[in-house]
Amino acid sequence: MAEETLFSKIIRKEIPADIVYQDELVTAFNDINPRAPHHVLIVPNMVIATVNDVTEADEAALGRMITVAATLAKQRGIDEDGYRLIINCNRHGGQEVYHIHMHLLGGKPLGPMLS
Ligand code: IU
Repeated sequence: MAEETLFSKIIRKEIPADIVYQDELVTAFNDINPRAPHHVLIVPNMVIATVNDVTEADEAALGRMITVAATLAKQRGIDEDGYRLIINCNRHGGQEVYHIHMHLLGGKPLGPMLS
């Protein structure tokens, strides 16, 4: 069983966060340190530490993360201009919180991916 992070407490609403969507598989909340006008984190409710730990059993939640990202982007009117989805993995990937999460970033031109 992977170790819990603060994200589990956010998902269980034990600590405050700006939750914008939640269902039985995933939770989405505004990033506490936004790097773009829209910066949402979409996380599975169950702890998966990193992309390295993903199994077939997680596919429903991982698929839902993308569906929710697309829905939120549409709701916020950033779908046509576009946005970026990022999942960081481990140290070289820049992962800080070891509960897998997808960043949804948008609302301004984000520039080249690898800058
Ligand atoms: P990273 O992919 O692990 O580097 O991203 C972690 C993100 O989680 C980062 O953008 C933080 O600002 C964000 N975050 C948050 O929104 N709320 C929290 O309580 C914590 C981190 I801890």
